[in-house]
Amino acid sequence: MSAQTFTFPEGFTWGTATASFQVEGAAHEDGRTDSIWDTFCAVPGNISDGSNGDVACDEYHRYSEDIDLMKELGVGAYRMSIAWPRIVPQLGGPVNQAGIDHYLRVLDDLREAGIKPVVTLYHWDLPQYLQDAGGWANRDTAKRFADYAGALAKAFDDRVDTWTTLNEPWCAAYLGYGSGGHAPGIKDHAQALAAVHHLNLAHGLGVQAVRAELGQEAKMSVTLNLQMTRAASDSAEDQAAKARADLFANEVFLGPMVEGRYDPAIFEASQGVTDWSFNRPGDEAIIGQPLDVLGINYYAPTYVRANPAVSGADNAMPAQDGVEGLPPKGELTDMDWAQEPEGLRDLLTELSARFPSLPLMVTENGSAWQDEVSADPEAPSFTGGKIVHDPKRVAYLDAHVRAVADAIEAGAQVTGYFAWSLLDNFEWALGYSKRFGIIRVDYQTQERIWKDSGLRFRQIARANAI
Ligand code: PNW
Repeated sequence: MSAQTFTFPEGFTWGTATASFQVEGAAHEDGRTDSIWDTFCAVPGNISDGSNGDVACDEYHRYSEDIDLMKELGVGAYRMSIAWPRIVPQLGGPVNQAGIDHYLRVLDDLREAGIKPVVTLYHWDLPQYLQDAGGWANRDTAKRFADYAGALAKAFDDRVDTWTTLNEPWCAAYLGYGSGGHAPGIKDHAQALAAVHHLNLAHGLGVQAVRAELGQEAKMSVTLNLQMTRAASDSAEDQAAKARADLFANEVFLGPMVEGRYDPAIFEASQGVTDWSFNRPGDEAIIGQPLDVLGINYYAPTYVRANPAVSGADNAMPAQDGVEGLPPKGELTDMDWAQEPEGLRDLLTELSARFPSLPLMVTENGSAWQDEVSADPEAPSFTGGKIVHDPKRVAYLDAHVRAVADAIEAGAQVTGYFAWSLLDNFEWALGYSKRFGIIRVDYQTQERIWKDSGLRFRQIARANAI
């Protein structure tokens, strides 16, 4: 880490990110029907603190106030997602105008604030009626996604700066259908691979649908949580274990989406799990639509080594027999994730070397820590004199923004960085117990309270430098 100031390229985008189910609440308002996460939350034991998304950060009603916070932060972009069950509440039913109108208000307020919307169409809140028909294991879901994407393009028109089809299909497929730790809670590697393929297909069809409405100029992206997998040693066995993990963590998405083809090693390695007959002729070409930017979510690296005694049965990913995940090292965040900013630097540098014409954007990065609110008369007046001192989140933020700077210096083409998250929010199977916000939410009162990390991000974003 250098102590010198690094100025980011002109036009570099600083933003904050959230996702509909994690912040909106208003679960039963304006015609919204259940998503798979509403169903999943209703089963005792699925969410560690027994909570759900019924209220969350009440963003559905408080977006104006939160856009004011973003103005104070000085960010140029907001990465948000659309709740599919607000837009198409019934199977095959009409588009719900009340849902559309809500997002039009948000998008218009953002425009007025000079904040560019980076809109994710799918951040895991699949309509429950589609899960009832098989969810992502069913090919029809990809087709439904394209219809939904086209309807949004038509309704939002030029209000969206960047369209992101999917957030982290890795999680949607492998946690949703592989380990069952996320909604819909299915544990079946064959379904997980079908889900991978149908998510990929949904992405390709979705890009086509948006461009069919808005033309080739529509800026299209997808967000992947590519795993920065490191092998425990240089031994051929450990390197093979890493290659096996990479195949299913990264290549299964990058191959078709960026290169228009699956690495045949994937088919071979998953023999006995599935025969991939769901991959029909022509699918790979549909999936490989040209992209304007690739979104990367990064939190921590994973370490693996070869261990023939390890069964892959409980791995979220398929075909991981003999691949042992190693425990994270160093000071862990509240998620029990390691802190390794070099992982972000290396990931960006390697991706840019491999895909030199594809700009990258860090669409999520952040850390969870328990926070405490202090009274602080020295705090800037807009904080109202209450502040959270969160030195660990500040240090994580600084180190990771530095890592992005290092990647850019090493030649990576990175066009933006989004802090996860604007607000503390519903952290999926961990409920409200983990706080990722750079602004705190008091869930009793819905009060927003500045954290030092928010102030630090404000400094970075305003200076375009670290
Ligand atoms: C991402 N894992 O989720 C999501 O995009 C966010 O919605 C989420 O809040 C954030 O990261 C922090 O977790 C993940 O278990 C959730 O490996 C779980 C995992 C990875 C990413």
